[in-house]
Amino acid sequence: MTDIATTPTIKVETRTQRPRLHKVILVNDDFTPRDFVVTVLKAEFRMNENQAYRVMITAHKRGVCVVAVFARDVAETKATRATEAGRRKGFPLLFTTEPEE
Ligand code: TYC
Repeated sequence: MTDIATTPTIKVETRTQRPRLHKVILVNDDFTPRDFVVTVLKAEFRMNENQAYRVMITAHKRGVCVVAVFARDVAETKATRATEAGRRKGFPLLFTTEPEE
């Protein structure tokens, strides 16, 4: 019988997961004026008039519209700030966030 000395080899693989991006979602309501929604989108999400109008009208027609995607903390901060801009004027304007698949 031949003795074969084997050294166990352990292979450690490290996979770094990229943090998931989060969507900011604009939710339609019946009270916030269209112009005000456009103004908030331009101010908070650095959109031009055309981009902001398209997002607003999509939410108006379909109920919701994805505004943009960001790292989680950025998405949450922007959604909160944009929602508060509506609250300050007494509007129920709502921006939410959700992780991308
Ligand atoms: N539906 C609103 C109106 O007719 C406009 C509006 C659009 C409000 C999108 C919110 O997320 C919204 N005045």
